[in-house]
Amino acid sequence: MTSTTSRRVLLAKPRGYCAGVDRAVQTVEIALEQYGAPIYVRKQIVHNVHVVKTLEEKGAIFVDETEEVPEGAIVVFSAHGVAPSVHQEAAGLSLRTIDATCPLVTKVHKEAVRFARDDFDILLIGHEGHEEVIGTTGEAPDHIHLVDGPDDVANVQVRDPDKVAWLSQTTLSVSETVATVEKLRERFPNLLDPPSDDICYATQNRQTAVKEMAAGAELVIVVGSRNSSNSVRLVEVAKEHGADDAHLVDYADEIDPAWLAGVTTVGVTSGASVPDELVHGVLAWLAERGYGDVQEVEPVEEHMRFSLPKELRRDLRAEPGAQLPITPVG
Ligand code: 2E7
Ligand code: F3S
Repeated sequence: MTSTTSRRVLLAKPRGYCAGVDRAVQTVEIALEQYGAPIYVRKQIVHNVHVVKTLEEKGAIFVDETEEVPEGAIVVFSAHGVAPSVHQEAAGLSLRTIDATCPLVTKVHKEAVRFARDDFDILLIGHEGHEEVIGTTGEAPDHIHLVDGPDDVANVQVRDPDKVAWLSQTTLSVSETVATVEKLRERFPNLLDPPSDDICYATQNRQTAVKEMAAGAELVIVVGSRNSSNSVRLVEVAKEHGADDAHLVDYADEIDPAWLAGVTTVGVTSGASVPDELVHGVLAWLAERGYGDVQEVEPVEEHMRFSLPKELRRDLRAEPGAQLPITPVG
């Protein structure tokens, strides 16, 4: 039996919204205010069921394909990015587009275009079927080969083993990606690195924080949705770095009280697409069960912000006396 007085929560920081998610969610909210409902959004704006549900209640309509959007309507492209063919399709349907692709994904797209222009085979490390991977691959489909983790390295076929570069999805496990690159370099010693890290600052910081927290926690609860790549990675990293048990939940009511058996310290964190109110719901649920002592673990500070998409900034600026809601620094 765990004594009530020793029960505590370690709360990871940074957690939750990254700058790209903040920008993408604000984009839909401001578009709804500026142009009125409905605003169409291609795919989930970010991979979080609560965010999608909340925006639907405000008048956003989520569609899977651009062709589902009525001619002339406004469509927002999600934070995960789209292939150039999606922009072309939207133009063909005379849609008004607002591109909420995270600037750090756009950076990877540009790297792909540059390596393809120099006729490199590009090994894109990422998860098959993920929207970000589909979008990046669409920039250079004839040059990009997907490498889905270290075990997939043996399957890679390239034209010239001396003219190969690697790129990655932004939300991968840092340690697994290092392992994949090491294996790729064994096969291709002249493998070129990306000009800068593709795994983004937010993914890296959330993994750093969960590692430090998991070392002192028997159970880790990660708030996030099943299809959220970066959230799923946080569960894996927690298990690899000391937590006996780790689970992903969308809401506090998904926590099984049996997980707490014999647990003194619970670690809590959330993925980059998760509003902090959902974490507060988990903290309240834990407090009701004697885990009311909350200590933050903050191994790294985060201050990144991005400006809104240019299409939206242009229209907001055109309004007399309009105030841009976030400082454009990105
Ligand atoms: C965009 C990008 O929406 P998410 O859960 O997405 P992932 O990629 O982790 O499934 O998190 C925010 C986000 C992360 N990466 C948005 Cl490219
Ligand atoms: Fe962008 Fe990284 Fe967030 S790629 S959307 S800053 S998780």
